[in-house]
Amino acid sequence: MRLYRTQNGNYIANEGAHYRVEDSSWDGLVTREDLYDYCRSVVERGVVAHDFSEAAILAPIESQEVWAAGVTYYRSRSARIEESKDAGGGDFYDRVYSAPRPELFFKATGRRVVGPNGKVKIRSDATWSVPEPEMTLLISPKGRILGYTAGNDMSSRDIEGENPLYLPQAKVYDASCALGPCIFVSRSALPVETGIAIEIVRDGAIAFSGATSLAELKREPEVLVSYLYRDNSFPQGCFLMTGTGVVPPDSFTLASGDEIRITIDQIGTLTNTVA
Ligand code: DO4
Ligand code: MG
Repeated sequence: MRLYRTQNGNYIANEGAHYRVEDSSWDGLVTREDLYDYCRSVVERGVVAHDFSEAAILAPIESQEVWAAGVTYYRSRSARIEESKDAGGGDFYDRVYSAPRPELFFKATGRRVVGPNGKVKIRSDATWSVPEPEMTLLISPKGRILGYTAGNDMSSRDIEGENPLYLPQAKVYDASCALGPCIFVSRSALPVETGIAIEIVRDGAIAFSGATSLAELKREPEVLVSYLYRDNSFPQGCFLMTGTGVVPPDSFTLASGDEIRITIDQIGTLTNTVA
């Protein structure tokens, strides 16, 4: 089942039909520990809605925080070692890739998150910016993985490469994060074959494309969640981006007008334009 937040309310899509969720706000819905069973009960009630509009889809977030894991794929480890070698930061990325404790960082509040077809931003003081396509977990207040969405962890590589202590500035700014188009609500983990693909279209042509799969993700989602929830409470639930396994070549930087398409199996395609 797919759960959508839209301008006209919340909807569940299942086997080609849409069902309106009448009795709950978005925060109320995504903090339900029994979200899967609740969505199933709405579908089983069988009242099909005919007013679902793709054009009205919003980012699937209200009061939740967005956090992110880093250096969870070998490709990210190598790219970070390369970008920070002049700053002497390379050793840290190798160590965090292998250490039991993952890298976790705060990414965004709902206000900084862009939904499907919205405009993501590159920092005005950055010279090297990339999107990061990341499978993103929706987690309940008690730490249960309720569902999955697609995320874009927009990153300023020159700023984080200059000094790893600049990471928050490279990662957290207005419209630095995109989520959507839906929450894929499931009781089972996504299979390791799940594909994550990105295309960047510039002037009508593909400027970059790449793909990975969850088989390349070094850490179990549950382990990432257990570290995030240690001594840290999330009464409204939260999102956790699980890291990127696709990094464009060092010669590539995003430009205004680029269209970014991130596709994850089961979830769909998150499309955004660079402001
Ligand atoms: O350590 C820097 C950020 C890593 C990251 O965002 C990623 O691997 O996806
Ligand atoms: Mg990332």
